[in-house]
Amino acid sequence: MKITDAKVFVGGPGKNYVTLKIETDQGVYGLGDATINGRETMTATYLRDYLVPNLIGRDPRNSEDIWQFFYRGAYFRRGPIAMAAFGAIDVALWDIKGKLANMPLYQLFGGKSREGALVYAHATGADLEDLMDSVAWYVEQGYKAVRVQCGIPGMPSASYGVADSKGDNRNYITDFSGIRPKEEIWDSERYMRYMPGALAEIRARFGPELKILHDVHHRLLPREAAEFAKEVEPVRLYWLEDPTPADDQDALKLIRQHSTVPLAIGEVFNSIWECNKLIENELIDFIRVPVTHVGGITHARRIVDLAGLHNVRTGFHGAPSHSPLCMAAQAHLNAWAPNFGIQEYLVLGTPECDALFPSEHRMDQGLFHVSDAPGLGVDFDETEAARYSYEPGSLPVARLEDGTLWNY
Ligand code: CS2
Ligand code: MG
Repeated sequence: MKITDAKVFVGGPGKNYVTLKIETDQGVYGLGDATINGRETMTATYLRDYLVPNLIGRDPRNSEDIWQFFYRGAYFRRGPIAMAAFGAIDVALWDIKGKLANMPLYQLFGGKSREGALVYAHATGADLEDLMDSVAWYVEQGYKAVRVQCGIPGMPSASYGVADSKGDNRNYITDFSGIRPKEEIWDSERYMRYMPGALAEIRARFGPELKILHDVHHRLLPREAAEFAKEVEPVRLYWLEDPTPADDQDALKLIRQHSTVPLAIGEVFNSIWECNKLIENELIDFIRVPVTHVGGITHARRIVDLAGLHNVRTGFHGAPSHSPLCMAAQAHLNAWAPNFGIQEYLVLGTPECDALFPSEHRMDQGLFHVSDAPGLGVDFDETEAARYSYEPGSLPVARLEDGTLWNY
């Protein structure tokens, strides 16, 4: 069996999805997602210019050897672009494997460990009242876990997953007005004064059962993060995410010394080498790597297994910039992983998105039910794809009030 062709598509409804389709001499094809929010043309170019020419003629069933060839074969290893590009190839090869076996992917991993996988939605508000309405809406829809982000009084823009204006239930999204990012102002002092009380009010309003998550989005210094984590302990958060930038991993030790709040980190990691020490030293409770950004299923499974040995659970990144193909790969791992925790899930299901990526995966009462179709269980409609093309866009950047550039 041989790979005969591999095509890369860029575009989608309101997103620059980078989709890879690998074709074989037996008519079976596989699909993968190489989207990197804000740098989409880079993975597409890397695939087209370097990886695809090296795929043609290989046996698609040897996904491990193909992964090793690209990983070890690139003298300059790792990095988000390369790992996301391998990730798309790897997921597409697993898709082919599942189709050849006539089994949904989770069966190839070891079958189902649960019926539905717990997901969390994004509630957001320009202010606390707005956020409460957003949380109430998700609770009514049956969600059992909600991430809560709201505007901070006195802070002109707090783009860490917050709606722009009152009543606007939209999340942070890529701004498609061009390649130059919008600049927003961040103020850690205001945030630290306001947010612990806001979280306590949300807990008081929605009671003990709701799983409440909060994303600090890399904004605090290690000492501030330790103080914040200690202060929010009575809220009993399901997790506190990215309290500090992941670059300084020793910062997590300081937070751990001061608080028992569960910590989630890793959405910007792209290999096991960025999280193995955090996992082995049990400095985190949830690992957030997106499966497609860490080189696909082959490498993600190694992270999941290492995490399982250290009581670290999964909480794969599920921002709307990941296409339904990434979400499907994660859904199959979520169905199997003995150390599954939770899945971030945003309502992707617009009619345009469903037409581009038809599937039988479904959400019900805050649980994700994986489809039993062979492989990933998601298709890709090339006629629909022809309607879209790349739109230059960017994520915002954050500055402090005096102009100092800060962490987005
Ligand atoms: C966010 C991210 O989902 C999350 O937890 O931190 O969505 C982040 O803003 C985007 O992925 C950036 O692309
Ligand atoms: Mg996050």
